[in-house]
Amino acid sequence: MKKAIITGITGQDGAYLAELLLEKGYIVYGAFRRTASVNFWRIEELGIHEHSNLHLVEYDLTDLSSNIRLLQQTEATEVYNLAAQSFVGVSFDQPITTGEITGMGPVNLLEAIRIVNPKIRFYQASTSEMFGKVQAIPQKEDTPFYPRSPYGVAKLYAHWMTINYRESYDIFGASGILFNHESPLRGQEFVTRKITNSIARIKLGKQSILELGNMDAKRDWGYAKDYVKGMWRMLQVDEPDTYVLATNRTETVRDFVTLACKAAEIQVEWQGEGEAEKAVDTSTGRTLVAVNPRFYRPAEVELLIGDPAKAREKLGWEPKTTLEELCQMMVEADLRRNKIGFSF
Ligand code: NDP
Ligand code: GDR
Repeated sequence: MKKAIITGITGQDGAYLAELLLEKGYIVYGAFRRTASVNFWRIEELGIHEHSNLHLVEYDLTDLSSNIRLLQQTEATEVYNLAAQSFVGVSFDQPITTGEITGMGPVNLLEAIRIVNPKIRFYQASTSEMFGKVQAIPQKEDTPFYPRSPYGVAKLYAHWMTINYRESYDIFGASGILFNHESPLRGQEFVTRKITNSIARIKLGKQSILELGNMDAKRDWGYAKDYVKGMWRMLQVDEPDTYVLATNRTETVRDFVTLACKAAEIQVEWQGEGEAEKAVDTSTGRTLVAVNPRFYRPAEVELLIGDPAKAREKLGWEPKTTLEELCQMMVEADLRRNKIGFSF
């Protein structure tokens, strides 16, 4: 049986990737860091937390010795590095922690691979945030990078270190440049889940208004469950490489709000501009969504749209879920949870 390590098992992608690898018959070591109140709600929601082939291992990405022990004790042959300080907004307030975890963390793992077993196949969770102030539309593997946040800069360092270990030590280091991918398991600080959860709560009378930042930002949003399949495929091919995973469709934050309202059967009309912009419920005249500049970022990534042609050709990977289906799924999950008082 194949053995794989997933760092970041408590996160969105960690849960879906664990589910996929268990379905494929892997023994999965889910690595999580020690916190005062560890939360396994995502793997619980998927019903895999008690799977006999899932082993949860305590560990920290920023501690080299912890990474070495993780590889020695598990004898895994595939490592998926999904652990990161992954919230762009927070990275402006915590640039050093973000650099240590998101930038240097993967180097600890690469060093551990070099020391323990250079044959281990390594996946690095790279990001469209590395394109930042975009230099071409759509963005693909050879588009020049221009990160716009401490998070994006840290991820770019880790991306190049993955390539450097590939070229210097012949380590199988694959880098997946993934565009935004969402799901009902998305953290509530990210804009899509913030929107679907708030719209569900507004629908149920539990919240009066949703406040957002930059409504004009455009993102290429896909479904996380589709994207973890691409991660796995990147480690099954003969040679390590870099791949973009994206849908090739881009929409504004405003469009996502409209879709979420539609999914909750609320009809809204947009009024005003800039900081005065708002979405009004056409049946009651109430303002449901407004702008709060508190959520603006010091530097913004205005437009992302990816070209996944290389992944389609070399990996046979394609996104299967439309944005409408994804948004509907997220709103329905949040309606269900809020009806029973679920708050993760
Ligand atoms: P999440 O924020 O949901 O999960 C991040 C995970 O990293 C959590 O399990 C977190 O643990 C863990 N982690 C953070 N710091 C450490 C540490 N020091 N040691 C060990 N574990 C740590 O992210 P996603 O699942 O959305 O994303 C997975 C990866 O893919 C991330 O690296 C992200 O940056 C990247 N990515 C995500 C995209 C997306 O749209 N979702 C797009 C492109 C890249 P804890 O629960 O304790 O906080
Ligand atoms: P992003 O995701 O920064 O693209 O990073 P996020 O959902 O946080 O922001 C998307 C866009 O929405 C705008 N926005 C808001 N964002 C948040 N979080 N909250 C708000 O209230 C709000 N209002 C407007 C943002 O300014 C931004 O333009 C995600 C993360 O998963 C990264 O780890 C990953 O690498 C990238 O996607 C690809």
